[in-house]
Amino acid sequence: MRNKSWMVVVLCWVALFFSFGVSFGETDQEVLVLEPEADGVQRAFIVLDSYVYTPSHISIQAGKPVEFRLENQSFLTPHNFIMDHPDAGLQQDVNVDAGDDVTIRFVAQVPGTYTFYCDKQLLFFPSHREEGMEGLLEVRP
Ligand SMILES: [Cu+2]
Repeated sequence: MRNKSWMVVVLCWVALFFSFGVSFGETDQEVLVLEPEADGVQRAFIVLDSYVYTPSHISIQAGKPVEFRLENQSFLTPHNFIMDHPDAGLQQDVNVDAGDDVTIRFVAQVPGTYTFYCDKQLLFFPSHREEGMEGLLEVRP
């Protein structure tokens, strides 16, 4: 009897660990790896919704032009796309109203991993970034 309850405790911990692992796995989006197209431009289509960018993890090559088409698929909520890494040539602050799409163009100069995020906030509610609306831009050498 004593052995059995010990087993139950272990199994519960295993189950708990496993369920956490699975839920983390589901929220981690795959990396979208961009390569230059025939005209040399690296392009991505990014959906902005409450409160996520899809894809939220994008890999690009340094020194080559990038074009992101940002589409806000929210019904009412405005979103934006902010990158604040001027030393790397990554400085964007673009508003995308509900239902709108906006195209941004830039060239990343310095390899590394950079964040982008939405800082919209309604009244006293948490900002969209605090709700998880951020992503990673990986710049390959
Ligand atoms: Cu937002």
